[in-house]
Amino acid sequence: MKKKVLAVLLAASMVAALVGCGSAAAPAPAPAPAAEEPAAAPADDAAPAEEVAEEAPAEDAGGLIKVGFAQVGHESDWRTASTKSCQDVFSEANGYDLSFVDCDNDEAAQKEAVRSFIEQGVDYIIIDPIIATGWDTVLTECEDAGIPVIVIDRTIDDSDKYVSWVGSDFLTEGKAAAEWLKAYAAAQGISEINALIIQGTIGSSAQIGRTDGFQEVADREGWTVLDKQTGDFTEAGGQEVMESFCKSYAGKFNVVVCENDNEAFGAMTAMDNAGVTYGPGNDVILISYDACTAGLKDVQAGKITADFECNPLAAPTVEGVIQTLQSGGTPEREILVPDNWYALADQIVPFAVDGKDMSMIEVTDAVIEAQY
Ligand code: GYE
Repeated sequence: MKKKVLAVLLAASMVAALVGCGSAAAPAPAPAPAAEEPAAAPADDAAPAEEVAEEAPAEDAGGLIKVGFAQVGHESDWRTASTKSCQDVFSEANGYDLSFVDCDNDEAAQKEAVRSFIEQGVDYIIIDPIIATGWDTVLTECEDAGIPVIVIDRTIDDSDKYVSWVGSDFLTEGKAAAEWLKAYAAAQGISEINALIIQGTIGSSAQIGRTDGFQEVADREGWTVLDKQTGDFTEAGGQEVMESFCKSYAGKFNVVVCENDNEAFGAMTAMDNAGVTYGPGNDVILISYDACTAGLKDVQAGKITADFECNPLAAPTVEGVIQTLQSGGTPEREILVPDNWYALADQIVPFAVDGKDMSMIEVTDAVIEAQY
């Protein structure tokens, strides 16, 4: 028990050092993906109990590290996988006491969740920010309370008061989708692109990166983006937006970009109902992001033409950050989770993003089986 208490003490002084600097210190080597069990903290069984009682934060959880996680919500398959990954990693068996809050895509509720973690006196706060802005006040409160914040998945763009961010490069995802489209359209002899975009939650960094990345290439290539509307990363939202697109742009579009798989599921229902065909060889090239199991099944079935992954299994890396802090180290400020791009063999074409050659993975049963 004392070993863990001391580790908490070390973390507390580390945090004081970080806070004193105003931001995270110089980059250090990336923490290795977390082991199943937290690394052992430095031992000092002779530490007097009183000292521990005075200085250790939140030491009432039976030696467990208290972690609060303010999750976005439960809007998608991606989110379900992310939640499960966090709950698996931050389990009691692994040495954690996890307070999990599903914020149901409500920005105000998410800030309240963070404040409740401060009141509980947790050791670490993990935030997956619903939208990228509006964070500085509440992060200042975390800083004042001496609680390190780790940002997972989506970014915070208007405050630097967090230790590390662990997530995917959404801008590159957007560019990759568009650069693939350029190469694929050329290979198919398609000279004109008329695209509709079903966006994610407006103001989330996942939406901003994917929209901007795609639009940048569209502008460069002179493509027409007929319309963009948000489906809020949900199947129902994707269906509703696509129903209205099918009415407003009947016969005018040949590309639909959905900023996540669940929106694509809804968009497919709407296109089915409107008699629009999609997938390789059909009316519409359907592009999606996430590449969850159900999304890849739709790639295999010739419905989604290409799917650009966003890996939701970042929790082990976040645990690595926490363990680095526990042992007095300085975690890297930004840790990228690598993503892959998926299609069927006939839709795999060579393309590059910002001059860097990309490779795609052919969707097979084994690939689907291994996916989240
Ligand atoms: O693409 C979507 C989810 O933030 C990257 O949020 C995540 C996105 C993901 O709801 O499915």
